[in-house]
Amino acid sequence: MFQGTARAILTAAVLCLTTGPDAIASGLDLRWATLRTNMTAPRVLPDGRVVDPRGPVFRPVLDGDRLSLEADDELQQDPFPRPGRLPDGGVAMGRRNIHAAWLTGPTDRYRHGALGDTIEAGGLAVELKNSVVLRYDLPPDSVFEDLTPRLADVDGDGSQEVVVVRSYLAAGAAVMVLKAGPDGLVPLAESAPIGTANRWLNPAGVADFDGDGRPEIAVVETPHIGGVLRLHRLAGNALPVVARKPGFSNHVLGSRDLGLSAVTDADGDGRPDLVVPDAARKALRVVAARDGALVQIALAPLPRPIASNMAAVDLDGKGGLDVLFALEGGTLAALLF
Ligand SMILES: [Ca+2]
Ligand SMILES: [Ca+2]
Ligand SMILES: [Ca+2]
Ligand SMILES: [Ca+2]
Repeated sequence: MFQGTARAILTAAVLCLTTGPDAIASGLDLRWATLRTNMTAPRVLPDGRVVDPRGPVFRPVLDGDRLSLEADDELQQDPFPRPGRLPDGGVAMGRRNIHAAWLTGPTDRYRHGALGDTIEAGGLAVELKNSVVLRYDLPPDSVFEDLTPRLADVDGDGSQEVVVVRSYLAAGAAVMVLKAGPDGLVPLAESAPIGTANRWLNPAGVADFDGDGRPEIAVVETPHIGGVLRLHRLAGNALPVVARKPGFSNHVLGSRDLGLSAVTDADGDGRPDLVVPDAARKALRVVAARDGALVQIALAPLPRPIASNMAAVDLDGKGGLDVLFALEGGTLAALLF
């Protein structure tokens, strides 16, 4: 719970780190573990594995407050080849109604180039549990300016929908939800676009952040030019903004890492919270939805900017999802909950 700044302490050991994270500025008693590596730019996978760009794969191990890496199996070259896939796009794997989802139809009709190249996706495909593949193609006015679709139960019916970023050539990005059903893969809801071409947004998580029983979609609007964290909630076929807070960034312009955010119950109150970098990506802001507003419940300054995706995994075995990521320069850091 929020206890004011006095209880903010740094308890974790700092292993082989010359410039450890500063003491935590506010709110929760945040615990850290860090590990300096000899990797220049380690990648962090959603399951917490750490990939050296030179090839080796590691599994993070936490022993007390000591973070270390153990060798793990090498990655398969492309475990999910799918025809027509966006070349640099990923495959989202589901465990409910949808087995897999991926972006299709590479196109250069939107020349924004925020995600590593000017090739975006014109379509989306999902493979259902029964192996049926459904497809949805956008009209020429827009693209999916995204790399890997997200699977989440947005309407609360127990089955998963697909959450993607749709960008209009003339009006910029919107968040879009599609549903797989008897009529195929069809749009369920969409937010208003930002309103200006070449303005993008990056989803940060889907969960019932405010505990009202309905899921919210968190996004950072314009993460490169002063990002605003927004919560959207389904209302019919619309996705209105129900809360917003400025001062965030979960993407580096030109990077293919879109996962610089995590969802975990940081304060242990049973409701999921968001961990999102600040606008300079030199601190992590822990944010909860309370009384209809987004509230910062902790701030975790970083010695260097965050430089990788975040993984939300329970490293310390205490039940809460810990947040693992890399800093510029190759240091790994884990924020423990
Ligand atoms: Ca659903
Ligand atoms: Ca909710
Ligand atoms: Ca919480
Ligand atoms: Ca934990």
